[in-house]
Amino acid sequence: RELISDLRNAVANGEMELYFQPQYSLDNYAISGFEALVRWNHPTRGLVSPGDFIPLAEDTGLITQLGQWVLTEACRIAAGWPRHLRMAVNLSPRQLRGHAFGPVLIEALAKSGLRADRLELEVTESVLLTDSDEVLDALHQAKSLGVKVSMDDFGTGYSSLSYLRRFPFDKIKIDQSFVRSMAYSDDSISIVKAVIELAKNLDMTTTAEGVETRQLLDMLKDIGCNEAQGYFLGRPMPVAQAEELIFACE
Ligand code: G
Ligand code: G
Ligand code: NA
Repeated sequence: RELISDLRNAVANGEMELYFQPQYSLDNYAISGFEALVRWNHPTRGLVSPGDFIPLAEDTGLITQLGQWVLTEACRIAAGWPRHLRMAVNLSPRQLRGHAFGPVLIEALAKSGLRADRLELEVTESVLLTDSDEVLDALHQAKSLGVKVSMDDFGTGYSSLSYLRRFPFDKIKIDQSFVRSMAYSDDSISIVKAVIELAKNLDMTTTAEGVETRQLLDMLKDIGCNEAQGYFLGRPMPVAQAEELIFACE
């Protein structure tokens, strides 16, 4: 309850901060982009995890304002980074409902000057579960601007495959649970291989999430995964640290 009223003012009070987790190309092990992950520096509770406040923001509708802040801030920061780096932003289902998302996206791109194809929107299949034309229209509008759209947490829902038919994603992000279990399960390796093959046939790229060991990284490269993200490669970090990493690699 109290958290809800705090959340109402958190953006205006400057309590939200973006962290950035690097994504690496498995062709050359160079950084290809970053995923923006929001953090809330609560004045008394300290760092509140998005797992705790994103659902709250969705239920109360505050996600519209928060989501707009995240998108604008992520575009602004990415526009100052080298042009080969992409920025991925997570979207909640509710942000795509109504007709406000298109204008917000256009404004974020225009204000920052970020080239549209450097921006990726990550949506989970729950976004498509709402099955509303508004949501599909918003995603199609994003694509028509040149923005990339990724399916996040692939494999965790119960009908992921049918969603691949409903929208032309650019990228599939393979869920951490599959990636992690590749370390001890041949079946999981087979599943991830099949997802990569499927993605190739559909002209989509693949990113493995939750890569925590060198062994997993090597395995993923061997089976043709395009990109990887995870603690072995880099944790989500504040902007200054991300920029150190970027400029150390230049
Ligand atoms: O950041 P962390 O690693 O704890 O993320 C926890 C969850 O919160 C993830 O599922 C992530 O997708 C979600 N999340 C993080 N940042 C955002 C954001 O800006 N918008 C939305 N909608 N979800 C986010
Ligand atoms: O749902 P989404 O894919 O956006 O969630 C990303 C979440 O996964 C964030 O909470 C992020 O901090 C976390 N994460 C990223 N890499 C790893 C990893 O290698 N291991 C674990 N356990 N979590 C990770
Ligand atoms: Na994500």
